[in-house]
Amino acid sequence: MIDTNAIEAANEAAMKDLRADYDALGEHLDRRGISIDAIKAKVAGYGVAVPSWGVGTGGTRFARFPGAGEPRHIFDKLDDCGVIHRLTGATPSVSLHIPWDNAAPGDLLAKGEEVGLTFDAMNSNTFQDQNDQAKSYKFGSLSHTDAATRAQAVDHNLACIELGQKIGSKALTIWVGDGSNFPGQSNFTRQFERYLDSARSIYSGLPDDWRLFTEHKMYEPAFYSTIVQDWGTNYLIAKELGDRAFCLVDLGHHAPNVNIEMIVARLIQFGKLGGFHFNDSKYGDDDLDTGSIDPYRLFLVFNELVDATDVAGFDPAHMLDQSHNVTDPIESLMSSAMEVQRAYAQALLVDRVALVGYQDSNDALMASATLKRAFRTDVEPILAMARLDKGAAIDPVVAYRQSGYRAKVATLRPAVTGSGGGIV
Ligand SMILES: [Mn+2]
Repeated sequence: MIDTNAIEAANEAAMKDLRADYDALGEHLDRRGISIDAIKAKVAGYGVAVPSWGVGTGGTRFARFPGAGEPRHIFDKLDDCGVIHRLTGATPSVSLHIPWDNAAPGDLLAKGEEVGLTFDAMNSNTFQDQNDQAKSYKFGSLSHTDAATRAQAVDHNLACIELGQKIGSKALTIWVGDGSNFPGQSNFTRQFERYLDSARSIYSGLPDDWRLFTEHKMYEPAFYSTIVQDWGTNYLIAKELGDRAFCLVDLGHHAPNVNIEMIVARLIQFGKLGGFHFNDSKYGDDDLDTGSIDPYRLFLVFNELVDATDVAGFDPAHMLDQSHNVTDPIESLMSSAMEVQRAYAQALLVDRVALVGYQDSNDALMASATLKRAFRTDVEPILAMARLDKGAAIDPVVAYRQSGYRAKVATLRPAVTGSGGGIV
């Protein structure tokens, strides 16, 4: 899969500096009453799922420019996801999108074992038509005006659960592209009632040990309304469906400047935070690399998560959801996994006793400074040492480039040409 010698050679070259940096940071944190090894252990135990669709090149509404050696099918995708985990030690699972990734369960399990990956949440696709399907989703799926179309979309979600059960998944994320393009096109109330009825049918087929995730998204290009437009609607769905239904927060699915960390806090408080689709955005659902635009916001989200560590039963699912157009998707996903880990490590450094004191005494400046102090700490030596301990790469991008993996798979996988916009 990837040349282990390349990883070892790259690590050998960087090891001395890393040890010096780790010791220096350890001394610094020690003065703050923090054990660097304890932080490292938590970081080492952290994992974020990789989306199978993320290892291919995405696209915009205008065009898709395929990269070299793009995966041709789910088994190529699993190879690429395996490389990401091998180098970062941070992405132990992969999230499948059906029907794109349809394959025999035994073959999926065998490949997963070969590349050292398990299967995270299953993702359904009723936002595009497949060649063999009877009813079109042009005017919606789970909320469609036609009962037979809704039934087809429900059946697809149930089929995703069925496959997921055979490969060890424990969650279904419902993806919908339903909405309206014009005022008056849809009756908001009747449309949402149809969606809820369909979602109830899916929920009734959910195994007892599974969770169901729904994702809010304020717009699609050219949409006047989306069916699950904001976290309030998302919360209503989770509340209507039952205890195993939760809200997924995709960081890119909000208007600019929305206080996402506060949404996270609210959902935690009322037991409905299901998990995340991590990415970053400047203007909308840009699907940019996590932490590339606003790393402080990512840190503030993790600050809420670390703050909720002791909440009973709190176990949100963490997944990346990005689209890569101008970078090598493997490099982007590795960088993003490390950015998520970085935000987690920084949030672990927050002096929570001091913070509570400043909050209770209304010392706004010092409360803010307490967060900033954690955020400003360069935790890279902790992340890198956690990787080295696992036999992963001190610098995954450097090791990846030195391994020649992309050039190697480019000779095996013919370029995929044509096709329109590929953004998801
Ligand atoms: Mn998403």
